[in-house]
Amino acid sequence: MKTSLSLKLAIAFVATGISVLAQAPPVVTCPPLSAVLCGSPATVTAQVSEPDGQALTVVWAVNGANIQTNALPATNALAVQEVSFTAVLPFGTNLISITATDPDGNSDSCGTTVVVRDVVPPVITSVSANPAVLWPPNHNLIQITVHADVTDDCTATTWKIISVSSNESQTAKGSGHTPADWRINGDHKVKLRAERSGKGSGRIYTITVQASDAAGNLSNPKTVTVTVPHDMGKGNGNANGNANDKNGKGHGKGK
Ligand SMILES: [Ca+2]
Ligand SMILES: [Ca+2]
Repeated sequence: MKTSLSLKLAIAFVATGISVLAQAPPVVTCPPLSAVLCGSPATVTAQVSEPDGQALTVVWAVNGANIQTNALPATNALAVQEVSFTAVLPFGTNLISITATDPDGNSDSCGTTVVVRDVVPPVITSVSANPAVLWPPNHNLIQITVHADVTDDCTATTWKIISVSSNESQTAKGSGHTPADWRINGDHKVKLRAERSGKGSGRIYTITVQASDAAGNLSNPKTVTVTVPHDMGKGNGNANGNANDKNGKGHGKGK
């Protein structure tokens, strides 16, 4: 159809006395949809031909923005030339369009899609809780704010508290018999009861957090502890002990 149209146009120009013969438009063929992993460069190769052997300008657009132009010299009319574009594309679906234009302004376009996938889960690099020690053990529910640092290879992340546990029964003897000793009240917040068994060595709450990336990949869970010491003379009771407790032996009795 294109040849036929060109022929008609050529005849029309000749008939009207215009000396320039109309040219056939180039033909661009796009590759099918492809997928790459996040962070890996994507290469898209299109085939371009120009029936008149004219030079071509090939413009690449990604998601509507022109980002590469290839200038192809005039060549054998039958030659099919390959033109490529390589870039690290953003996560998700990217629409690639390729337009070839000859010096007469005749053009052809095609489009394809490159899907960038994220298959690597995020990593929680650290978790902290504030406060990390509850004192005095007055049975009040204390608001704890948890902070986590999360990294991901590709996309934005979110994280949240997924569970809380205690090394003591919520109704252990001497614990005040006040069940529901914790309440998760936000992705990054939990209320913990400031109490421990009088006969124990201190209560340790374990808060577990988990992160997700934009593709829904879940991190390994990571934990942080909040303690209610048996008594403050024993040190601050957290997992790191008390660096200031130089007289450690003199404090508390362990169990
Ligand atoms: Ca042409
Ligand atoms: Ca990821």
